Amino acid sequence: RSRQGFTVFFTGFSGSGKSTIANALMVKLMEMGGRPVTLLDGDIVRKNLSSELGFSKEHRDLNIRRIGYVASEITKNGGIAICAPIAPYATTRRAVREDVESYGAFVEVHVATTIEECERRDRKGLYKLAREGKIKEFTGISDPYDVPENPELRVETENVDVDNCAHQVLLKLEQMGLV
Ligand code: GGZ
Repeated sequence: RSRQGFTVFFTGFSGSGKSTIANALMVKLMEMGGRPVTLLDGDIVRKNLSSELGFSKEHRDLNIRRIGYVASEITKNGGIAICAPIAPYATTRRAVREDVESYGAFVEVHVATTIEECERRDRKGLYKLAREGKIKEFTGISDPYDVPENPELRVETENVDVDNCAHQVLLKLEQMGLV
């Protein structure tokens, strides 16, 4: 029991809070000890693993399949992978789920902060650039996002703080018998 590897896969808009929740979850899981925890954050992966890729559907899919491959290897070896890309396409998320589930559990967490709230915050100024047409194919503005239909968990950061969201994920992992 509780030796099985697993992957927590966050999906949501830019600025939805994925990275912050993923980091808080990583800290909690590390404090619990036991299995090694690997964070595959969107921008870290883009810098190190997918630096040649842009944001076309084809490139996003490649990016997510790479993340999925690494997560499935970590899961196979009994570790915990935490992924936090936008991952806008349901079919690609499904493919990653299948890759991971051949070795362990896949826990999809939809960070459901609305596009209006993400744009209102605009922490990095990217939404403004997207509105001005200076960034093309921007998710939620000029590019699609398939809302997850059956995620293991849905959280949002408009009315709930990050630590609470990370706690909800941890409770879900407990319910699933993973921690
Ligand atoms: C969406 C973009 C784009 C476009 C640059 N669309 O807030 P950020 O800055 O740090 O997170 C976003 C990140 C998205 O990369 P992912 O690897 O998570 O995307 S995907 O899963 O679709 O492959 C944003 C920045 O890159 N960014 N251009 N056009 N986000």
